[in-house]
Amino acid sequence: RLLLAELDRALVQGEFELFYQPQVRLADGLLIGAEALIRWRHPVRGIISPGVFMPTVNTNVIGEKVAAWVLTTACRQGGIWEERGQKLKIGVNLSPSQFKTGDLAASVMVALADSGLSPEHLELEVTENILLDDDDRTIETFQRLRNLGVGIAFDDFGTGYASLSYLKKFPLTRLKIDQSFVRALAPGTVDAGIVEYTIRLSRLMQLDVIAEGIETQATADLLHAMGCENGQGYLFGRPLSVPEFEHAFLAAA
Ligand code: G
Ligand code: G
Ligand code: NA
Ligand code: MN
Repeated sequence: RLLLAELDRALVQGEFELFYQPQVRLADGLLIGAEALIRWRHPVRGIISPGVFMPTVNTNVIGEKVAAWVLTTACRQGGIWEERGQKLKIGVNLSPSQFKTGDLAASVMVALADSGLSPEHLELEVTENILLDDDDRTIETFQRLRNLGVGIAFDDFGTGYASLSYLKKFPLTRLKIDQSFVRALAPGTVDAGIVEYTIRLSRLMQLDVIAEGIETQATADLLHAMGCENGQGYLFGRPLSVPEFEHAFLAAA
């Protein structure tokens, strides 16, 4: 209860902040996108990571407001970068509540119009567990988003409860290979088999593929050799505040 009251205050006082983690093309390291990741800049406790407060946020009414704030804020930031000539896809994690209440496609349209961000530069990240609550409404919502030109990435692929049939059912644009398969990647391991399989599946279904949690050059090289186009992870950059991200990745030549 204490945390909930604090979270309400945090939202009102503007203590939430989006950090951005770079996503690159493995062939040449070109920056292709940035995933928005929420942080709580607490006046006393400093930066608090989402694992600490998002479970509470997502199971309370404040969840809808935070989710709306994330969408609006990420689109605005993306719009600013796009105006400066950056061709970045902004990845936004969706919360479960965004499917249960309201009209997600309409909210996205408003956020795009308000920010000037091109639909092609927005990619919504959904986890398998969000898709589990599937109904025709979710599929229809995805279709409307796709019709706008917005991308939909299947986050943490392979770690949830959804079956492969979800790949056929939902109109996705990208698979995100979960970090748990990437961390200890080495030739001949089960992880390597899972990763190769995911890459083949993505080709077959004409989906983009990105591997998360890349921490070493050896892992990046192996993934590239396996045919994985894109990567994300500490090797390329940690999630950074906007000024840090701009300094590290968008500084004028
Ligand atoms: O950034 P970090 O690795 O600490 O994030 C931990 C978890 O919090 C991840 O699973 C991530 O998907 C989730 N998360 C981070 N930012 C957001 C957000 O803006 N919205 C939602 N719904 N989840 C987020
Ligand atoms: O659930 P989701 O995939 O959205 O979570 C992404 C989270 O993973 C981010 O919070 C980010 O901090 C974390 N992360 C991103 N890259 C790496 C990495 O290379 N290594 C580790 N250990 N964590 C990472
Ligand atoms: Na994500
Ligand atoms: Mn993920």
